[in-house]
Amino acid sequence: MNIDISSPYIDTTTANDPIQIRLVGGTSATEGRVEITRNRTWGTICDDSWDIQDANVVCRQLGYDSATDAFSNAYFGQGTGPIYLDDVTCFGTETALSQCLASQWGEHNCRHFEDAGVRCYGELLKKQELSPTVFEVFESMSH
Ligand SMILES: [Ca+2]
Ligand SMILES: [Ca+2]
Repeated sequence: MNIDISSPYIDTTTANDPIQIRLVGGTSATEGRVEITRNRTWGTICDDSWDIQDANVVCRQLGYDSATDAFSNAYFGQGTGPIYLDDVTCFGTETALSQCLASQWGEHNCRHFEDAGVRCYGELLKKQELSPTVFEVFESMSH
């Protein structure tokens, strides 16, 4: 299998290139393994330094209020695609995962048994289909 996991031109700290997120393998829509993509191939996040601050950003980007838990060790099962992010470091104030620090896109020292997961809290207030631009407008209007 030829998996394109390294793209040196992508800076994971650049918010102009949003990361799409979905949750897989949970018992409800609010929880699951975090799967992400920028090019339609879904991949996972390594649990190295994965914590509640990172989970909060994922949940907020999905439209929830916050996270209640961050899960390690493929709690929601192992993914099968590329492992895109490792050593994710969010401070908790970011509105999107692409604004957090992390290792270079596709660079990691992990296996899928380390896939990261989250459980989110709150009503899904914002539609996931909204484009990032619309999303930002919506947020600034609500303040
Ligand atoms: Ca972290
Ligand atoms: Ca690592």
